[in-house]
Amino acid sequence: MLSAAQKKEFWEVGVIVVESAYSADDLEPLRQRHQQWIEESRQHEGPFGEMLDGRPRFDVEPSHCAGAPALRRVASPEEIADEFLDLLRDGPMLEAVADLLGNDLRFHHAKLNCKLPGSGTTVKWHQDFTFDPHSNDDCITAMLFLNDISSEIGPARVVPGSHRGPLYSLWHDGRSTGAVADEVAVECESKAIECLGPAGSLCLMHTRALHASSENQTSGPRSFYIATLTAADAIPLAPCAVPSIHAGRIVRGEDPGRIRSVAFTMEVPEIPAGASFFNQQAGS
Ligand SMILES: O=C(O)CCC(=O)C(=O)O
Repeated sequence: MLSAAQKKEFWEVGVIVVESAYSADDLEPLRQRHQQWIEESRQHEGPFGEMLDGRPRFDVEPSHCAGAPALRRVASPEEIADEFLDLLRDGPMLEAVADLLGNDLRFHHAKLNCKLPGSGTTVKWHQDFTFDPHSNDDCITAMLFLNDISSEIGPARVVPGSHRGPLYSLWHDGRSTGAVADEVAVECESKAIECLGPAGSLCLMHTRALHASSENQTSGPRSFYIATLTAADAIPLAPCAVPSIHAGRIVRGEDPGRIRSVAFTMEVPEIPAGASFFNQQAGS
């Protein structure tokens, strides 16, 4: 599915956007389900629902209320909605990731991240790999844009080439903040590129790439379906903060029955006490 130029760009930059990988028809059921969850969130004053480990599945901003819903994450949507499970059965996302990592792929976790208008939801600088270390780093975060992504809507911002650099600590003054140190973040700001594209585009990011995203300044929602997929011989080294009954499933190809490892050192990640890493990043 990917051209030789796209593959080269991915390994050089650490991120690519495959424009319009999914059609409007493909997106419609996902968007409808998302809208249904936003409406449902109006009936709740705080995080609600339940994941496998008992933590809330639906995470909301502290400002969330019936009149101004601020749903910011739905964890493991594939567990509760077939529309999302279908994305892990076949289709452009698996094809594109297979072009980069090889045909044998394992599912790690997925979530729907939303930034509703006026919600103020932001994501601080971090690398996904330090939340979800694996025996090797053939690991990709695939982000499917459920709506058009512009500079104003709070796009993913990525530091080019950072997937080939160091792993930065999420721990500061003895606490897991879910974000890199302030001085690292300042440097990221000066180097970042924005990942933009029409609805249906697929942003493929290496999980070692430094990334963040700022507030949605538009009057429409910004929604990403985000799935972490790995080479089948990359084995998780820590419990996942977004558990799923589908975790570890071979979603394409075959299980090689083999573990491949690369050398690195990092702190053990901390599972957030609340619904998601947004609480860690907010310092609560
Ligand atoms: O939603 C976003 O803008 C980025 C999400 C992200 O980095 C994450 O959930 O790890």
